[in-house]
Amino acid sequence: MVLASPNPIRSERILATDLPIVDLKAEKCVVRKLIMKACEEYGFFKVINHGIPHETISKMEESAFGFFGKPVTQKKQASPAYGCKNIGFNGDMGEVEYLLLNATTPSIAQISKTISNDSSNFSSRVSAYTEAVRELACEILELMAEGLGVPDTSVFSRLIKDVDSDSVLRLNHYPPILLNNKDRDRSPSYNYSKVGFGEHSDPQILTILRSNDVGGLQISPEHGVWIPVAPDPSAFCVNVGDVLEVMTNGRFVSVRHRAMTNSLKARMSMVYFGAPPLHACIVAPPVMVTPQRPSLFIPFTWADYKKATYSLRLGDSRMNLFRRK
Ligand code: GA4
Repeated sequence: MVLASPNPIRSERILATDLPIVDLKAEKCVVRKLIMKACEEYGFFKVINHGIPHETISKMEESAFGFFGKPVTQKKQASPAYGCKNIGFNGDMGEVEYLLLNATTPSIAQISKTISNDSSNFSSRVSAYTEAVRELACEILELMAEGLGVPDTSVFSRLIKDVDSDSVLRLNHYPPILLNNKDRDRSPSYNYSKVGFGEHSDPQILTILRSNDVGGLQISPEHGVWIPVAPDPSAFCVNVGDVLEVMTNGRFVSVRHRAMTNSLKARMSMVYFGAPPLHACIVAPPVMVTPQRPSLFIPFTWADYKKATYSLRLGDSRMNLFRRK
């Protein structure tokens, strides 16, 4: 069991940092402690020895590369879940193409057979991958509840286990982008990359991200500071979402992050966002609220939060709308 103190390693001409590492095979009390520290201090950590079969991951990635390798017209036709450069509904753009799939509806219904006769194969890979990462998310959420001393340790996990959970799986493909001379002149010499997916925090409960061996994820522990995260295809990167910050009454932090493109290689990330059902009331369990730590947020439903999220821009802070004055 190791909690790596930021360990700088050279990657793609920039100094990348390793996140706190949580070895899920280590002793439970140690795992709990590391998760607690990481969520309170960074909002991000990396999970190793997670138990998800390599095949489940590699098959999903193979299908995702297969899909994004098709001509744009075919991808557009294949699924309304496909998007290219446009992020959300309010004019945000990025150097990314993606599939945004509902993690509970069978994905075969979301990818038309016109994409290829491979659609049921694609669908079964999405299901296997989504189920595996959902279970991983539940295990982590239960350890968090134990670490926080919440008597009902399924208080977070049951929201994403619910059949009506609004969880999503996002497959992001960041094609390589070689900067032209003008852009290169404007960039600092170590950073020949463009913004793939701009600065934001994740609205949901917990995010489980897996990327190929191409870096690009950067986290912002404070305004204006960007820390590149070293890619690790054998691990999952886990981060606290806004709803978990609210449900821990601010004890865990939902940290802003972004994804950059690489100048030479395509980055692929497969991201599970564990979310509550739309009708679920988001409120911190009583043990999280004390006279020393009074309640920070007004209660709201996930539907309220989602509506606020989609009415704002990617980088806007929506949590403030629900903060007590
Ligand atoms: C960021 C996290 C997830 O990718 C996502 C994104 C969503 C979208 O792409 O449709 C949002 C973005 C994300 C936050 C602000 C809104 C909504 C785009 C956007 C401008 C699926 C999510 O849930 O919120």
